[in-house]
Parts: sequence; structure tokens; C-alpha cells
Amino acid sequence: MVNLKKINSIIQNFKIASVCTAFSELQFGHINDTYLITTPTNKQFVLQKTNTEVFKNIEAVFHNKQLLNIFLESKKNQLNYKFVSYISTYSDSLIYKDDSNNYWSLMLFIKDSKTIIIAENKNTVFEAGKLYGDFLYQTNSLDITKFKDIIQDFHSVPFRLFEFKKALKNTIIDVKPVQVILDTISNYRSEMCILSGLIETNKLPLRLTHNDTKLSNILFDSTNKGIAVIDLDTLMPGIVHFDFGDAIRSICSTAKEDERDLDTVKIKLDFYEYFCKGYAYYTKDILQPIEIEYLPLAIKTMIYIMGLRFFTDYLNGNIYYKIEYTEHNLIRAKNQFKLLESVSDNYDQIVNITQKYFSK
Ligand code: GN1
Ligand code: MG
Repeated sequence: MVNLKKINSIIQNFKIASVCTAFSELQFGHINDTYLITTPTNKQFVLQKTNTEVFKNIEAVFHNKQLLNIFLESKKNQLNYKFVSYISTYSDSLIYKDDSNNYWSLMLFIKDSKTIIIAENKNTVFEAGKLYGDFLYQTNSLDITKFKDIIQDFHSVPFRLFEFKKALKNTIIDVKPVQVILDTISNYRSEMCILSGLIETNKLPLRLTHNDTKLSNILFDSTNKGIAVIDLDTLMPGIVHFDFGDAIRSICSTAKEDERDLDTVKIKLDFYEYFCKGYAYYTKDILQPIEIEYLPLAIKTMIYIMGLRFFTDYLNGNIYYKIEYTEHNLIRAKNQFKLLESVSDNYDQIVNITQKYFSK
């Protein structure tokens, strides 16, 4: 548990020349511990302890963040949005390692910003589309060979299936009551491996991808205008489909990802239109026809991956994601597979909407 004394002992290593007078935990992440720090001048910071079980190569995580930061800083005057800025330590590093081998980083809190967990209206969705589209657009000219792989095979379906099978073999949980999940995983399996096959055969261009494009990783102002993309932990080379699909999974669902009432979990086609409209705003001219062709499949694939990952963690006894109750990961998995079914039921319309906004 952290307290004010501990927080102060950490932040004194960063070049802020200030103390923390109050802090609160920001609860929305599943992996890291994140705190909002207030100082006597009311300037606020975000302090984060990175989970080193998940992020085994911490140097790589911050190498990537720094590369992007330097690049964005250099084109600051041409940017459409703000970006996360990190405070360095007195030894000019973005990370501070404490006595217990915990890794901490400190960011400036973007003033008067807020996060949204579930989109309330089309404007929010349009703004989110524009921001994530802008992320792809701004980073289009970056040399991605300089970026490291943060978590290998992070969005590879064959890898996630391999991990799932291992968990299924070793689990102490009785899987009979969840046979329907096993059937869904198996029924979709070959279709869900198509994107991985295209990556392996170099059919899709590698870009710099965010890899966690949920709605809560965007900051909005009080008028619900998008201000910045946050959470760059999984910044690494990938395909546009990872970010596009994950964004739709989170932004165009009628319910949050751990909603228990599955009848309320559906894809919202009107939101999908608005997301596409926003995303195409900056990306239409840079996306290749083959990338556009597979955008609809990306939605299914990312939902499937997330369902698989939550279910695998449930079988493993909840060792990866933070949970609030024992069945939390099972609920999340059921929710994702319900969303997958809804996307499949509306697939023709999804394809038509995609063509309407992205075809040249
Ligand atoms: C995790 O910690 P958080 O909430 O930023 C996860 C993402 C999942 C997401 C699901 C490194 O992100 O891949 O999409 O939960 N991050 C990692 O909400 O596994
Ligand atoms: Mg994240």
C-alpha cells in the first residue's frame, strides 16, 4: 500500500521540485497502479507503477515512449492534439526504480481533462475516432524499425489460442458449465487466424500501433472534445487492425466490458458509423486498400482475442488482470463473446459502413 510518505519519497527523484500534498488512485486500468498527485501549487501529475510481471522488458517500454515523445515534441506546432509528457528523473531517465525493485514514472496531468468509460453519444464516438485516427496519421512517417516489441505476439490469435489450450489443460476449474464458450472459441478459430496469416506473409504493412485503444485511453475536455491519447505502455509495431478493432470493441459496444447483463451487450451500428467517420478523417488517404478490406474482420478478431485472454486468465486462476470478484474474468469473457456474436449478426452492415467511409 502506498501512503503520502512513500509517494513523496518516489516523486522527489523526478525533476518537479515539488511535494505531493494529496493523492488518489486512478482505478480504471487492469494492469498498472496509477495515482493522481496534487502539489501545493495545484499542479497535478500522474504517477504510475508499472507492472513488471506483465511488462518484463521495462527498458523497451520506456525506449518506445521516449522515441515517440521526441518525435511529437519536434512537430509540436503542427499537432492537432496534446500528448503525454513525462518528467525525467535527476539521472535523466523516464523511470525510477525504488528499493523494492518497483518501477515508477511520472507524467504531467493534462489540465481539466477527464476520461469516459462508455460512450454516451455520437459526438464522443466521432471524437474518439478522430483521435485514434490522428495517432496513426501523425506517426505514419516514423521509422518503426527503431521501436521494440513490448510483448511478443500480443495480438496474435495462434499465440492466444496456444495459451488458452495450455490453461484449459491445467485448470482446476470445472469447464462443463462454460461449454458454450469453448464451442464459440472453436467455431470462430479458423476465421480469427486470417489476420495473423496475413501478417506472417507480409501482406499487411507494419505501423506504429497503440495496442490498447479503448475509450478510457482518450482524454476529453469538459465539452467532450477529445484532447489526447494516453497509456502508451503497449506502443509497438503492429497492424492498423489491432487499434481499429480494439477501439470498436470498446467504443461501439452498448455496455462496458464487464457488464453482467449480456442482453444489453450489442454492437451499436450508429456509433460504428460515427467512429468510421472520425477515424477516416485523418487516415483515409494513408490506408492501403488491403488494410481497408480487412477492417471489419479486425473488429471480430480483437473481440475474440480479448474474450480468449479474459477466459484464459479465469482458467489460470486470475493471475494477469486485476479483478474485483472471482468470476470477473469469466464475466468479461462472456461479455466479449456476446459482443462477437452481435458483430457477426450485423456483419454485412458493418462491411457496408466501412466501405462508405473508407473507399476512395
Ligand atoms: C489491459 O491495463 P489496461 O486496462 O490499460 C490490457 C489490454 C486490454 C485491456 C482490456 C498490457 O489494459 O491489452 O485490452 O486491459 N493491457 C495489457 O480492458 O495486457
Ligand atoms: Mg493499457
